[in-house]
Order: sequence, then structure tokens, then C-alpha cells
Amino acid sequence: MSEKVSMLGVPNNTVDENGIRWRRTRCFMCHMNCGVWCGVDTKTGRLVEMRPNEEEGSVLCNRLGSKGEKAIKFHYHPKRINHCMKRVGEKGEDKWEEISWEQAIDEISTKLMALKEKYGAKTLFSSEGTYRSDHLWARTRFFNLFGNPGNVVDPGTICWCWNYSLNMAMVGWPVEAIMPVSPSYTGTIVNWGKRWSEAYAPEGPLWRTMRGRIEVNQDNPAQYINIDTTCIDGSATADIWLQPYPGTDCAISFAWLNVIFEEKLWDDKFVRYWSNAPFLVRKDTGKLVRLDEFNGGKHEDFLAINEISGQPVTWCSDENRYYEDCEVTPALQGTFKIKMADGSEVECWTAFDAIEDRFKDWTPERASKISNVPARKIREAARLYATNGPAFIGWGLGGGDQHGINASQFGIAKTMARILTGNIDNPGGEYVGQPADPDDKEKLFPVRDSELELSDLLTPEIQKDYIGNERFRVMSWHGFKAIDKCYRKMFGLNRPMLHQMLCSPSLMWKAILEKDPYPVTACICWSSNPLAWAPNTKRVYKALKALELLVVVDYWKTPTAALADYIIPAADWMERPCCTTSEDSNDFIVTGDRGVEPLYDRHMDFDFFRALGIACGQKEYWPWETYEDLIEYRLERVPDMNREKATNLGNYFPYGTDFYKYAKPLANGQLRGFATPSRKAEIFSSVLEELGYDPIPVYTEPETPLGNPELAKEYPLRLTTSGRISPLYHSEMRTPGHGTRSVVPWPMTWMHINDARKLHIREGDWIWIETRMGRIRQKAHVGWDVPEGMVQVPPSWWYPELPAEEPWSQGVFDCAANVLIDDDPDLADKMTATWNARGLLCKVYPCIDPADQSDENVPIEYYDNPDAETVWDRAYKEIGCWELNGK
Ligand SMILES: Nc1nc2c(c(=O)[nH]1)N[C@H]1C(S)=C(S)[C@@H](COP(=O)(O)OP(=O)(O)OC[C@H]3O[C@@H](n4cnc5c(=O)[nH]c(N)nc54)[C@H](O)[C@@H]3O)O[C@H]1N2
Ligand SMILES: Nc1nc2c(c(=O)[nH]1)N[C@H]1C(S)=C(S)[C@@H](COP(=O)(O)OP(=O)(O)OC[C@H]3O[C@@H](n4cnc5c(=O)[nH]c(N)nc54)[C@H](O)[C@@H]3O)O[C@H]1N2
Ligand code: SF4
Ligand SMILES: [Mo]
Repeated sequence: MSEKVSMLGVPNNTVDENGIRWRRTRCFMCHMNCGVWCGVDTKTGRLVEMRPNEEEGSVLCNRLGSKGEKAIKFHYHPKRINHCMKRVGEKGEDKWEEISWEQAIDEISTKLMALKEKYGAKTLFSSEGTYRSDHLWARTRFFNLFGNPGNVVDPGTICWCWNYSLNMAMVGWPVEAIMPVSPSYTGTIVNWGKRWSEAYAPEGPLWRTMRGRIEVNQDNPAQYINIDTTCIDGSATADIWLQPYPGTDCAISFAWLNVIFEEKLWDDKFVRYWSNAPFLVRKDTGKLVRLDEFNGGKHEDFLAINEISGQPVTWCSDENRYYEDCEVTPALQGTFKIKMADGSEVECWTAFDAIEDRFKDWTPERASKISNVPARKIREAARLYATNGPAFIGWGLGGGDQHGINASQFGIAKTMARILTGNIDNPGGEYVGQPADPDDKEKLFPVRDSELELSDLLTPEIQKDYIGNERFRVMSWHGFKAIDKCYRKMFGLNRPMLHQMLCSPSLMWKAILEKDPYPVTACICWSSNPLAWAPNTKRVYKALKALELLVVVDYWKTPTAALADYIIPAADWMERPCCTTSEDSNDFIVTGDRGVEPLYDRHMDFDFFRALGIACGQKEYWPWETYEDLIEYRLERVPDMNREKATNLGNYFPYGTDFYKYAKPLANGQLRGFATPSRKAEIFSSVLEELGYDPIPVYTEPETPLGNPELAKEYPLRLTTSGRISPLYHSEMRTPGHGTRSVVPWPMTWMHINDARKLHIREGDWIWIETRMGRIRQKAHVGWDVPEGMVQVPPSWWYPELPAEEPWSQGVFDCAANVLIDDDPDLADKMTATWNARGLLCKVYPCIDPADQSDENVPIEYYDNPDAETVWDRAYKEIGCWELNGK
């Protein structure tokens, strides 16, 4: 291997003196999408080396290997799916025939069209994964053209997207991000349940940035609050570490609000002038007073009281100002009798008061009894957060994702805290992006993902069939349209369906298994292994097997792919160019080239949806023959930009980053405000209210000894299914032979040493973890990292080395955490369908009878017969230890 050579400023596609052609690519082995140079030997066409993109400070992490050797093995791995496979045996029998790409597309499209004919376009759904490629828009485009209502199951229901939707409703932007846009300004960083060092790799940009900011040995580190059930990198050195029982964090967020109100720590200026906290709420209905009921005005307009005059003032949402020309200091607190247009007199108070009232009883002492975190620490953390700004609460799975019935309540409470403390769109706080300049809607921005989706094709008639449309309304067409309206008004762009239009998997399985509300019979499952990610694995299995057509597009024969009718080989990131607005969650664009041409019959996901689209009669909508053509098209409208230039730039920000944008005047003289119905930061969300929900959260005790004491008698331990470890990634990186499985060979359940001792469990023992849903086997990792009484089970396990045919199914029923998880929609979050995988009850016991465990390493016989072989002897022999061999 060559010496480290600087690639600074080297143009894309340069051939060096050794005949290696270097291309700038974007890695998709995690969401960081680092810039990576792929080097191909021009003589052999083989990928031989990778280098980090120094301009972006990339480091090749432990998924790729320091010279890309692991990723190269992944690329050439003999177990990759390289040709289209058609099932010839029974489903799940693992018998296949290799067919051509053309035959596969032809047969799949014919079957799909026949099912569409029989059951309608709604009979199809997509199962997808978390941003494994930049091609999600292509799926949406295909589905919209097919006439499908948007039936998709996707882990986004428990992973960020649900929270994205709530934040879109409240402040018009998905403020909860992985890291602050300008961390050097951040005074207090709250890491609410993210394993920074492992999610996205210890060498990756997330942990490097965040560790840099909280490092204790620097002049001015940010104050660091860590809220994690487990002692992780950074917990011990945190200024405050709260260690709650799993699934109880929502109570802590309520206590933070209690402290902020109780100790008057809110940012008066922001709350009074930029949030809707002064708007009046009726005491009888708990709803915002709207001008249609007050003076026959518009339903979209609101009412406040002017503190200067004591008189009502009316808010014009359209123009982001009060209708009255007088000076207005809106009252933040107070109860008022309001005369309505129909003559009735109604007692009202400010939204601020209504919210404060809800949290009056939520003292840190109360939250402490639920969460096991000392009240003093909860109080200190709330004070630090509220007083040492700019403050940032980062996104992490411990912070609401997978918290079931409390998820949205917790998500809303966090954003209430952000608004109360004025930490919205301030440098170092929670960034609000701009996908377009509101005054220059002629779009300097490259064509965004949302513009490629064609969501306007779907009529209300089609939309109503979206699975769960009336039930989980935040993530349905109802919620989508409410938010889309504000976004279009502000930015002149439509919103992407990608993050918000995600159905409850449980309701999808019901449609398949019970034809309720109609028969769902076909699935395109791409970049997704639902037998690993979705709750209640056994039910997922039944549903997938009941389908008339299951097509899986993947790199590997996963347990899900093994049940398919067709498996289609996917091209990996080294084989494909990239250009993306990251499903429009960013206001920058990421571009890269392909390192090599795809091997065998591997195709990009875009190629698959395009080919299928054309075969299904969508030809005129897929004009771009290659992804390169499409990238040129996306960049065309930007002056002075083209594919080559964007590729060399890698990351490109059309507008730069700017703060306090809400206070900036627009060309029409209005202040910009936020992309919400009232243009305010809606601490009391009018979108949620209109969807029929209470915008002020409540707490429900999840499945804990407090919430379910009867069940706790049989299942006494608290369970969370979580804890990412790098280089594993989701259910990926487990195939032996590319250097990642060996780093984490087995699923390790973390438990406290005192529990382990009581249960006769030792480090490394195989143990059963059982819930009321079923049981799985993992190995025990025993220590002090998790609190006593709790276990942490890592998700997404299967064993690629085991046979794919039933009943083995590559071990997924033996080790996957989701065997333990319930998918009952009644237990899920009412707004978003987020299910509970964090606050649950379980029991744990050794796989072998503890009586058989008697000192097997050095048994008593050893002392009688020194020649007897011990476990150690055998182990040393295997690794060739001469000292023992020679004894
Ligand atoms: N109990 C429990 N369940 C969980 C979680 C948990 O913590 N606990 N975590 C949840 C979360 S946050 C998530 S995001 C999900 C993970 O859910 P997913 O993101 O769906 O991850 P996987 O299930 O591993 O499926 C990804 C599949 O895509 C394939 N793949 C990768 N790249 C590509 C590509 O470019 N094209 C194609 N066609 N295929 C590709 C991989 O080989 C793999 O088989 O799991 C969720 N489920
Ligand atoms: N190595 C690796 N990296 C990944 C992924 C992967 O599969 N593997 N997946 C990617 C994806 S899609 C996602 S969503 C992210 C997720 O990344 P993270 O948000 O880091 O997810 P986890 O590691 O599951 O959980 C984070 C932390 O939450 C703690 N925790 C568990 N339950 C609770 C709880 O109830 N409350 C609190 N406060 N803490 C709790 C755990 O101890 C853990 O340290 O990672 C991404 N990066
Ligand atoms: S952190 Fe590693 S896996 Fe993730 S994008 Fe960067 S190089 Fe790829
Ligand atoms: Mo995720």
C-alpha cells in the first residue's frame, strides 16, 4: 500500500502516476455520507484503495477500514446478490433460479399490473429503510404515478420522522438535529439518548465534533448534559448525567417545563413576541380562540390581549402582524372574559397559562419517583439548560423515539422547552433551515427531492385510502397537508412526502392478513429488512408470507429476502453517483461520483424504479436514462453549476447559514416569522389542535412496574431494545468476511452485575430474554453500565452464516430484539403510531441450568488429574500458545 498522499484540491477523475483513477464518492455506510476517494486500477478495473476527503476532514471509519479494505471486501464479497433471483420452491424454502434483469422487470411489472387491475393501485406498499441511498424520491415518484395513496412502512415511524413532523407543525422546521449547525456558540449541549461515539462510528464526524465541543480540557467547553440509561462515552465526564429508567424520560421533560415555569426562566421577549403563547385559549374547550368565533373574521386568525390597553387585539396570520395599528405588548399571562360574535361570554386564558397549568404538578420530585433520577439532578439540569444558552437538545433514540404512547408528548414537551428558552434559530441553538429564499422563489436551489416526487398527482379520492389516514393523523394526509400549506406559502415549494407519509406497520399487516380495510397483496421491499426492524417479528413474518408478490431489492439474502418471490441485486455506494437534498431535511446539497461501474446485474435503486415505471406505462415521466443525466437536470437551474463542479465541491450550501431569520423583513414588508399557520413558533400547536389532538402533552406510565405491577410479578426487569455498536449498522455488517462482524461477533445484552449474580449469569453466558411476546437468546454483558433492574438488548440481529431456509431463517427468530416487542396499535402513540421499544418488562435466565455451570473452565477433576484438558487448554491450543502446549 502506498504512503499517505494528499488529495487536497485534486480534481475528480484524476489518474495518478500508478495508473489509479481517483473519484470523489459519498459513503452510504451510514447517514454521515462522508466524502471518500475511490481508487480504481485502470488496468484491471478493480477497486483497490480508498482515501478520505481531507477537504471535509473525512476519516475512513471502522466500517470501511483505514484504506477502504473492509468496504472493498464488502463490494467483492462472494455472498452478495449479483443477479436477479426468482423463487422456484415454496416461499421461504430458499430455492431460486437466476434470471436476467429484463425478465425480472418484465415479470414483476406484469404481476403488479394484474394485482392493480384486481385490487386497485392501493394494494401495493413499500417497505423501506433509513436513508440507505439518495433514491427515496424515485420510490415516491413511481408510487405516485402508479396511483398509490402513499402506503409505506418505514422505521421512520420510530426514528426521527415522527418527531420531524411534530417540529414541522410547531416551528416549521425539523429543529431536532444530530448536532448544532454552529456548535462553537453552544453554551449547553443536551445529549438526550444518543450514543454519539457508536451511532456513525467512533472516528466519524458526529463524535469528533461533539467530543471536541464538550472536551473538559479546553478553555471554554460547552456545558454537557447527558441523559442516558447507560454509561456511555461522555457520561462520566458530563457536567450532569441523568440515568433514567428506560421509557420514563417524558416525565423528566415535564419536570424541566415545571422548573422553567416555577423559577421564571423563560425568555420573555421570544415567548411574548415570536411564539403564540399570548394567544387566548378557551377554558371550556381548551381550544385557541379564532377570529371566526370572535368577530366573524378568519378561522386562521387568533386573539390576544394588549397589556397596554387591556383590550383584545386580533392577529393576522397572513401578514404576520396584529390587525390593529396601535403598539401591542401582548399579555403573556392572565384570565379574561371574552365576548364572542354570538353574544356569549367565554372565560379564556393565554396559551402560556394553559400550558403552565398542565405542568404545575410535575415537580422534579414526581418525575424522580417515575424515572429513578434524583430530583436535585433533574432540577439542576433544567436550570442549566434554561440559563446557560444558547442551548441545544440533540436527537437521540433515548429521547422519544420508540417511547410508544408517550413519544409525541415527549417530543412536544422538548420543543416547548426550546421555545420557552428562545433557543430557536439562534447561533448554537436549534437551527431553522431555508430550502428556498422566500423572496426569491425562482429557486437558486438545485431541484429538491420533493419536486421530483410528483405528490400533486394524488387526488383526495386516492389519498383517503392511505393506511391509517384517520387514525394516526400527524403522519397521514391530514397532517401532511396542514404542514405543506404553510411550507408552500413561505418557500414556494411543496414538502416531501418522504418523512411524514409513513403508515403504521401494524395496520399494514392487518390489511394483508385480514383484508381490512382492503386487501394489500404486494410489497416492494428495498433497502429494508423488516424482519429485523419492525415490531413483533412473528407477525411480520406471517404478513410477508401472505403476500401475493414480494420483491426485495438488497445486497444480501437477508431473512426478509429469503421469503421473497424475487430478489433484485442493488448497486452499492461505490457503484453509484449521488446528488441529494437528503429528503429535503437539509438546506445543503451533497454530490458525488461513482467510483466504479456496477458489477454483474447490480442496479441502482433509481434504475429499478425507473425500469419498473417504464414497464408500468410511466415512460414519459422517466426521461433520464442515467443518474448522471438526472444530476445534470437537478443542477441545471443553478447559475454556474454543473455535475462536475458540484462533485468537486461535495457539500454545497446555496444560501450559507444565517440565524434569527424569523425577525428579518421580507421584500413585501412583512416579518418572516415561521412556516406555521400563525407564522409564530407555535408552543400551542394549532395544527395539532385542528387534527383533533390536545396540543399540551400528558404522560401515561408505560409498561413498567409502576404502570403494570401485575405483569411485573412475572417479568420483573425493565427492558430497552437499543444500543448501537459500530461497525455494525442496523441489521447490516454482520456477514462474516469483510472485517466487521469479527469486531462484534455476538449480540450482547447488557445487564447489571447484581442482577446477573442473583440470576446465576456470568459475562458471556448465553441467556434467554423473555417478554409477554416471546423470547430470544443473546449473550450477557455484565457490569455497572446500566442501572440495577434493567437490561438493554441490541436490535437488528440475525446470523447471515446460518441457512436461509425455514425454520432457520438465519436465526432471526432466535436473536432479533423485535421478537420481544408488541405492535398493538392501541399501545402506540396516538398522533404518529410510534410503538414502544423502550419502556417494557422482561425476565432473563441462563440458557443452561445454573447447576451445570459449575466451574467448567477449570473443573475440580483438574486437581485430581493435572493432564485433564480445561477450557483454557483448548483455547490456548487453538491460538497456538506454546507455553501450555509444551507443559
Ligand atoms: N426493537 C428495536 N427495533 C428497532 C430499533 C431499535 O432500536 N429497537 N431501531 C429502529 C431504527 S431507528 C431503524 S432506523 C431501523 C433500521 O431499519 P432499516 O434502516 O430498515 O435497516 P435494516 O433492517 O438493516 O435494513 C436495511 C437493508 O438495506 C440494505 N441496503 C443497504 N443499502 C442499500 C441500498 O442502497 N439499496 C438497497 N436496495 N438496499 C440497501 C441492507 O443490506 C439491509 O438489508 O430499525 C428499527 N427497529
Ligand atoms: N453503529 C450503528 N450506528 C447507527 C445505527 C446502527 O444501527 N448502528 N443506526 C443509525 C440510525 S437509523 C439511528 S436512528 C441512530 C440511532 O442512534 P442512537 O440514538 O445512538 O440509538 P441507540 O444506540 O439505540 O440508543 C442511544 C442511547 O439511548 C440509551 N437509551 C436506551 N433507552 C433509553 C431510554 O429510554 N431513555 C434514555 N434517555 N436513553 C435510553 C442507550 O443506552 C443508548 O446509549 O444510529 C444510526 N447510527
Ligand atoms: S462515518 Fe464511516 S460509514 Fe459513516 S459515512 Fe463516514 S466513512 Fe462512511
Ligand atoms: Mo433509525
